[in-house]
Amino acid sequence: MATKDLSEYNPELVPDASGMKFGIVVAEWNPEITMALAKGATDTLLKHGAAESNIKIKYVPGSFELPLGAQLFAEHDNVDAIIVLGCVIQGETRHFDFICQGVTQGIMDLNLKYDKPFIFGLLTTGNQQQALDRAGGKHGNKGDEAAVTAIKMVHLKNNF
Ligand code: RBF
Repeated sequence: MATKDLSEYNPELVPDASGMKFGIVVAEWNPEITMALAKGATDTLLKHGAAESNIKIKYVPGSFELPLGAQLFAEHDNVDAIIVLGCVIQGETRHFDFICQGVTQGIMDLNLKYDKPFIFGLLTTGNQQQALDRAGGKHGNKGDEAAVTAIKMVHLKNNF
């Protein structure tokens, strides 16, 4: 499988997701992007056998809130993996750097703290077009890729 653009993955190499439970946390900033990521992730989980009843979606106001939203899933729901989806677009101030840094570190910390896959589906782009290109555009849908990664990581954990 090419690692450059997982949207063009070989579906036969993805484990069966039936029986797996997923939480998806979606940031409401830049909703035309994040809702497309969420649709991509959900469709891909279903395509690989996950039951609709085993996919739960929660929303947080912005990407900075994604780590806490994901932690709440880990603490209050017995999901096997949590996918976080957000889109931070670079503006004129340094806010972009602080949000991206906070989310990245927060999600990594959760992976290790809960010994469970928390999948990083955060677009960090220079402009809106770059984000659209990665939310169902010419560079695929990073929501699909996050879903494939979640399935693979649950499979990995279940087979240790
Ligand atoms: N949240 C996003 O998900 N994407 C953004 O591009 C984004 N840009 C922001 C720019 C500024 C100047 C501020 C103050 C917030 C922004 N947020 C963005 C919201 C942020 O993730 C968070 O919801 C708020 O800072 C409240 O904690």
